[in-house]
Amino acid sequence: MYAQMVKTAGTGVKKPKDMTAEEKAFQAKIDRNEKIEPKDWMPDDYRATLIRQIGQHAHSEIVGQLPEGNWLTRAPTLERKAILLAKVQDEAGHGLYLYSACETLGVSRDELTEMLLNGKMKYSSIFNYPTLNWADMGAVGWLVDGAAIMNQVPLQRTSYGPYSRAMVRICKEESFHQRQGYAIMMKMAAGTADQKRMAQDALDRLWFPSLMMFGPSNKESVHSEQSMAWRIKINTNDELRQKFVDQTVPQIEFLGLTCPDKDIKWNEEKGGYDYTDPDWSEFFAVLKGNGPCNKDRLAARNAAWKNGAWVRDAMLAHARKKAARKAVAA
Ligand code: FAQ
Repeated sequence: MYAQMVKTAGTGVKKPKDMTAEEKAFQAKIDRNEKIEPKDWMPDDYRATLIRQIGQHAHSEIVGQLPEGNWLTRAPTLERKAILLAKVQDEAGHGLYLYSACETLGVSRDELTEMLLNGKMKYSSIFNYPTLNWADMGAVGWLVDGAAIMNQVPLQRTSYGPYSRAMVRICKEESFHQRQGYAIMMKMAAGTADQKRMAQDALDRLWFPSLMMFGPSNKESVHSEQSMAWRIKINTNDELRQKFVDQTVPQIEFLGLTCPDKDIKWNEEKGGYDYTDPDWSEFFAVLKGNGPCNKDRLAARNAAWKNGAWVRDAMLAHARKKAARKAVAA
């Protein structure tokens, strides 16, 4: 599962002297901060990198519904249930905008779905971890959506027009998700001793997996250099991880909880926290399909696809009938 269908890494960034005239003009457009639109000429690897990244991003939104969907029937109040339901539905919407953005690059949603279901395409590592108690709904919103926003706000300025425009709406909705998560954490952390213990437990389990969401360290990141030259990515993985840590540690303190990283320490000189990296061997094991929930997540998506076949068939039959009626009328 680690190696994927689109291989764009390892060739290094082309120097201007090695570029064709078309490639030079394309790079100049990126450097002027102009958007690339679907019908514009683009290098094959630019297209392939976008399909890989946007496709993975879309799959993450879809698979990402599962850990929270698990708690919809067990939300403690009607209000919490309504909020969680709205959030999970938003994630489905994000998946759909992103599949649409990806389709503008010449790949169909069916092809993308097939590659998710047969394990050829990835989705974010974080969704291979279980959600074990209600406080996890707080920690997912606060940390997972918080990390997602940190990564996605700069992506509003990504070079590919349809991706950047999808990000604008997605970021607005992710802000609501992050706040509802933090609101749950505030309630739990200020509640009974048991509730506070649940909040700490959720933070302890999700802290390092949340740091993994930003991808491997810069020296292990195979795509960053080229993706940044093309402004597909605006920041390195480590830059965003650092910003996330700097934003989140004061929030942990405000909650009265303890950061699971015992060595976390403010570094005056760098103006940020020194923190412990996640266990990268665990990260790569999750990417290879060996995380705690990889098999369950793929099984759930495959079952949904199989059980939804009759809906797709019915919609296609309806569309065929409608087209036939229209043809007769014409
Ligand atoms: N999980 O060279 P790099 C959300 C892979 S937000 C799995 O650094 P790149 C909201 C990477 O694909 C989550 N795989 O790669 C939500 C590559 O493998 P490949 C989704 C990962 O692309 C909240 C290899 O490692 N957000 O879902 C991960 O330059 C709550 C080498 O890595 C996005 O997708 C990972 N964490 O940088 C929904 C944001 N990290 O493809 C529901 C857009 C790396 O060669 C509930 N994506 N890999 O086989 C990005 O910004 C980038 O793709 C990165 C990775 C930063 C994730």
